[in-house]
Amino acid sequence: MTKRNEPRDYAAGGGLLNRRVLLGAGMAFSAASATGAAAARLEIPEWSQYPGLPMSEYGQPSPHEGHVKRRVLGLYPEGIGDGAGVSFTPLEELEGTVTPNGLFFERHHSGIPEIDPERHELVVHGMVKQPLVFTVGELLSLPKVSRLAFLECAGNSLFNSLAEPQQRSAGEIHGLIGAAEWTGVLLSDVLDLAGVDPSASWVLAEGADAAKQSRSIPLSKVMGGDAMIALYQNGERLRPEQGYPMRLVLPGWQGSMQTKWLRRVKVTDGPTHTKDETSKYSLLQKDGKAQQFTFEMGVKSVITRPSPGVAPTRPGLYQVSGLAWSGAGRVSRVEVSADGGASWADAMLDGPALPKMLTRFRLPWNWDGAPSVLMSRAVDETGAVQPSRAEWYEPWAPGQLYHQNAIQAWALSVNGEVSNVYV
Ligand SMILES: Nc1nc2c(c(=O)[nH]1)N[C@H]1C(S)=C(S)[C@@H](COP(=O)(O)O)O[C@H]1N2
Ligand SMILES: [Mo]
Repeated sequence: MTKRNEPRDYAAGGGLLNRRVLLGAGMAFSAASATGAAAARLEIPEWSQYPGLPMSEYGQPSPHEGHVKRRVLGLYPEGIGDGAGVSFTPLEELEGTVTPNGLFFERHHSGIPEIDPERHELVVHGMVKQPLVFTVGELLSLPKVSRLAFLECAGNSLFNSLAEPQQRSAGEIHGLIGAAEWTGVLLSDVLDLAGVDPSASWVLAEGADAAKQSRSIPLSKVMGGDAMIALYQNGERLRPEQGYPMRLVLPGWQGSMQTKWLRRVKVTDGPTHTKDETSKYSLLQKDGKAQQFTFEMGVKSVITRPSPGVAPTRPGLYQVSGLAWSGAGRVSRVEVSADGGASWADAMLDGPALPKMLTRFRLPWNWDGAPSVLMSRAVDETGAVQPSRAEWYEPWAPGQLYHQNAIQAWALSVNGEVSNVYV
């Protein structure tokens, strides 16, 4: 007789199984239910007994999925800094790697401007042969490109920079990230039309919101072939909260540089040192010096299942699953530990892993019901390894919160509750 729920192909401690172990190996995943009365289940339910609802002009999620929402967090008391805040992508509720537009995280410094696309213009000026002004229609008529890329706020996971682990969901800790297929015009094409002065080396990008978010970007990134003025996100025009009618997309770089509601690009011979790169987004080191520009997002991963609120209910076979990414390129490897980092097993990557895009990893796991600590560690194609907490803290002054990419540890108690722990 086949013994069920007794896998033998262990890859690491704590019940992590070899990634080749699949359903076909004769083991029942804990989610599966077996019943002898299958035929009785074929009774016709009421929703099959009459015609259903009519078509709709714009589809909505099932009303049964109404709990899947962005978690909104205003950053200041009401009345101060109106419209400034964040909303988190509920990572633990989602699957795959592309973020639905309605759940894509938001970070606004001054709310969402109500832009009339008929009156909005993009000005390209500064060190160029010919300053240019584009209407939205003119930009839409230029040759377009599409590419998949993640977009992560430099402040993502900053709760994990605090001294005590915060008890929040995976999305509330790590959900200032989303990934989409962006379509738009290469920024290099627009600048080529204007003719960049050979002695120029940076640009300034400015948004049309009241905060006038403005950041300096080295020309090498701008002309490097992946910087885009995006007009579409996942096939439809940008949502207002993502920068309608146009935003910058700089794959792999920190979110704050990916200017929404883009109104001008000024070509310069150095950084402009705006308020958004002096008083904010600079990283204080423990030697007292600060890194003013930290463009690229580090290699990182997080297990989304199990995670706080998404817990196994009984011992058995589960699939551990999560997201990995790197601003430097492709994710080449993700390892998972179920014993607090004592041993590690290679996870499967849902392929192909694309550069500067979220990568989904998965690994079968036989939870024996004992307390365990689950962790994931990503490696990218440059060989960069996601740091431990101690390694991450090493260079920084106390209170430095940005670019938090340390390994996340989730502790499972005997009753399957998952909590955030520092290892
Ligand atoms: N004009 C403008 N652009 C902006 C911002 C802003 O407040 N105003 N926020 C920035 C920050 S800090 C981030 S993380 C990303 C967030 O993009 P999203 O809201 O589409 O997720 O937009 C960036 N671009
Ligand atoms: Mo951000």
